[in-house]
Amino acid sequence: MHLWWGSGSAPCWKPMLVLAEKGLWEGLPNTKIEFSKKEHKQGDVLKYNPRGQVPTFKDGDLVVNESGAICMYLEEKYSKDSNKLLPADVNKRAEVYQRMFESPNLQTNVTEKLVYYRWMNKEEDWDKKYLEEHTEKAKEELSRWNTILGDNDYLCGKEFTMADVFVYPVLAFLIRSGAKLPNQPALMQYYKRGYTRPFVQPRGHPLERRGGSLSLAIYKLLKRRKFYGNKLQI
Ligand SMILES: N[C@@H](CCC(=O)N[C@@H](CS)C(=O)NCC(=O)O)C(=O)O
Repeated sequence: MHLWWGSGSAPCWKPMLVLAEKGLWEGLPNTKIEFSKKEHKQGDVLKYNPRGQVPTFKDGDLVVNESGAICMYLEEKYSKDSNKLLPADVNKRAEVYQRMFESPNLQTNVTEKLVYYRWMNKEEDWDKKYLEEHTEKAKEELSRWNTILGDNDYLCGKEFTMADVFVYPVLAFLIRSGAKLPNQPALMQYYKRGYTRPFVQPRGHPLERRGGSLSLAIYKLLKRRKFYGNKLQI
């Protein structure tokens, strides 16, 4: 197996989480690509993934690139009874599917509208009305997930499942981008609970460290845009 990944990429975190949950991440052949050097638009990444994106993944002759597809492949091929991320019970599994396929709402309603917007536009060009409107919508989206979590440890109950694999990286990315979640305590607790997972733990808190996959690149980008930590009103 080989995984090509980039720092600061929530999609890359998904297969990394699955690999770690299955005890396969440590020692796994992998290549960290540098976005700034456009390494994803050349070499092996482009060879195996014509979109020139990461994650890019290979297992023997098999190539799978879409992050969710990699996760499902790993689940089917490498699960043991002790580390399954999809419940055996079909109704319980449907609940996990529901959250997995619902998760892109967080990306489109929060990350894209608020974080990417600030990356793409200079501060003097920010549209106040747009930001106010989308900040409200983003809060609604986050509140939905806060309610879904309720008193549960993880999205679908006591166990960490594939639903968490799909959602946790997006949430960690948002928090790293400055979201404080003052009105979503369950979500913030959930984020902190994630520190105990095998992929997150050895790397330290995603929020505090200054290196690693969800950290340095975003931190630098946000610093450059001078809004890190205080302008994201969610
Ligand atoms: N749908 C893809 C998205 C992957 C993706 O957007 N990767 C980003 C890094 S977060 C990337 O490689 N962007 C470079 C580009 O699109 O040129 C997945 O989930 O695997």
